Amino acid sequence: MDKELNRIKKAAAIQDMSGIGRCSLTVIIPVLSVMGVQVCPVPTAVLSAHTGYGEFVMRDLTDFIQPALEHYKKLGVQFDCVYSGFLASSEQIDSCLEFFKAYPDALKVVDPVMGDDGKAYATYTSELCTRMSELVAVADLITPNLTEAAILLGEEYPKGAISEHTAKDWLVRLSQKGAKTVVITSVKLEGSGAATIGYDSSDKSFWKIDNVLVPAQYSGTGDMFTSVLIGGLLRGDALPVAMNRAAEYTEHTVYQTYQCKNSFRDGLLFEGEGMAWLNSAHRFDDCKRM
Ligand code: PXL
Repeated sequence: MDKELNRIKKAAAIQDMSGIGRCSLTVIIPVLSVMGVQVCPVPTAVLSAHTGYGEFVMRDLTDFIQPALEHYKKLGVQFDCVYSGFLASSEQIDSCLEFFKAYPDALKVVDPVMGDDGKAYATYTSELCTRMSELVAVADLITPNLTEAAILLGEEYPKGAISEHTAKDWLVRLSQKGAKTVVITSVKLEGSGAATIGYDSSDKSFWKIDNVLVPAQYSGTGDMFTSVLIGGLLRGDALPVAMNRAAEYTEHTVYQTYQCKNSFRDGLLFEGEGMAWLNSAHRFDDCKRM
């Protein structure tokens, strides 16, 4: 047992801590912990509630990240993954770049959190959105939703469903910005309703999973998807297997939350026994080539 515990992988999560609303660290820590990964939080901001509540108290921690990194370097701490997400200021891009540079062998994941449903989040300035490309350029994996993919590519947010041809074009153009692997969530694909799509530039493979369309959008859904995806990749799953696990678990949790008629802004109801599912030997064969 001790030997097993010694092999536990570490992920530095550069993300905010929001007291209520279940997003960022309050989702990432439990999910990755259940999947056998130690999350080392590097908070970008502390909020009483996420920005979707409209009113919230926020403390920006821009001046914390760099000293924390220096401390980890001094301690000789190694991270197997560095995962950036919600940022509180454009200067935090520089801190994330330093973090990624300090751990060149880590799996470098950038969730370019900027907005949803065609709109940028309240605290996201145009400078922060523009500079997000600098993080995408150094990432191994990026996981934008369709809104964030459109912002990164300088495209209009699509009003209706997009074709597979456009989806592939967006995936390839995003990977040309630097990341070897690109996964886009919340895609309305012609003939599919809702889908999650992915591209691995190392073998030029395209992947697609159809999701059940639930008429609700809960905060933290992207954080849950990306954490499960990272958990799978860190234990050696191939991209389509990891995508499948992440999409299925997220879909299941969204559906469960919808049945409970919970408020959208309170996030996904995932606490409890259902989390054991994250480690089940399930058949993951819904991820198809596109
Ligand atoms: O899950 C995205 C997210 C993360 N963190 C904060 C947010 C949001 C989306 O609204 O407000 C603080």
